[in-house]
This record gives sequence, structure tokens and C-alpha cells, in this order.
Amino acid sequence: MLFQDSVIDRFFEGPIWQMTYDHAGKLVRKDALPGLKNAQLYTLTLYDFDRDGKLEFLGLGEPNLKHSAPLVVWDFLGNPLTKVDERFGGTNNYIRSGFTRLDMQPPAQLVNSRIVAMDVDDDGKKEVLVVANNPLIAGLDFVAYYDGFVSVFNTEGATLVQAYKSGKIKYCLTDMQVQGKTLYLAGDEGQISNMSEGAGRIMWYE
Ligand SMILES: [Ca+2]
Ligand SMILES: [Ca+2]
Repeated sequence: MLFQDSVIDRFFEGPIWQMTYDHAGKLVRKDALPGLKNAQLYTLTLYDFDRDGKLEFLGLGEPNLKHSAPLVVWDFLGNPLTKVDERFGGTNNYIRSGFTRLDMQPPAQLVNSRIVAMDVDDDGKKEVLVVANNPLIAGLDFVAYYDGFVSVFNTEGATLVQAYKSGKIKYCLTDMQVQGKTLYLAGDEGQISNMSEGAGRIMWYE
């Protein structure tokens, strides 16, 4: 389990901690993970992507102005190992708060979809799945996502190479989870009128 501090107006600040249970069964911080610079906490997943027996962290890195971000792999000490420098993530699932410049909206605190590992093609080896959403509107301080797709990566050596890409899915994809051979995708409709109403769908693929 991982933990990261939040302060007033800022989510996900400072070091990321490994959590554990103490002898009284209380959840406590264990060790701060070194590194993992600019990692988006909520996207992180542990997976031995290069099959060397050691787990790595896979997650989205620092978002750009339009909220999308690269896919980054860190080792367990937080050192970046490889990076896919494309535009992943981007989400309508965010809260605006924090330091606000004149005439601007507060910055978006993003909760992007997590990364998952799943054997999509049934060859016995897992692939890495990443969500990418397409913006409908992208202004300087406003982005709304309208549809998205799932990108599937294979490991080649110590790098990730795109193997497949899903078709366009007409929702902003906000999260995904794997249960056995089923991939569950959560999405919301990127219409401005319902952005604050929490309208959403859950879809699944087998
Ligand atoms: Ca590994
Ligand atoms: Ca596979």
C-alpha cells in the first residue's frame, strides 16, 4: 500500500510512503520511497515489467498543460528505468484547487486512471495497459475529454513497445481494473453540462 501527503489546496504532495500495519493492527508509514519524481500516485502499479524477478513501479509522470503525461517505469528505489514519451491519461476526473493566478481557474488536481497489467492476447505473458483520452476542448486552463482508448504495451528488453491499441471508446476513461480475464473500464461523458454531476459508466471487456 502506498501513501502520499496532501496539504490544504494541494493533493499528492511530497514523498510517497510504503504503508504497513503495526503490531496493534494500525496502518502506519514504513519507508519513504526515494525518487519517483513527479509520479502521479493514483496511477502507480507494481509489476515486474522486464521479468527479472524484481518489481517495478509503473505510472504516469508529470502532466503537461493539457493534463496528459508520459508513461514511466521506476525501479523499487525510485530511479526511472524507461519512459514512453507519448500523451497518456488526461481525465475529467479532477478537482480544481490551489494557488490561482489572476483570471485563471485554480489548477487541476488530476486523478488519472491507474496502469494495469493483463494478458490481453492469452500468450501467458502480461501486457501493460494505459489509458489515453482525447481532448474535446483544450484551452490554457480548461480541458475536457470526450473519448479515449487503451494502449497495450509489450516488454522488449528493458523497454515498452506498443503492441495494440483499442478502438475509440466514447467516454473519458477514468479508471480500469483487471479481474481474471476481464478488464473493467470506468468512463464519464465529457459533456460540459454533466461534468460536475458525476455521470459515468462502467464497461467491461473479456
Ligand atoms: Ca523487474
Ligand atoms: Ca500476453
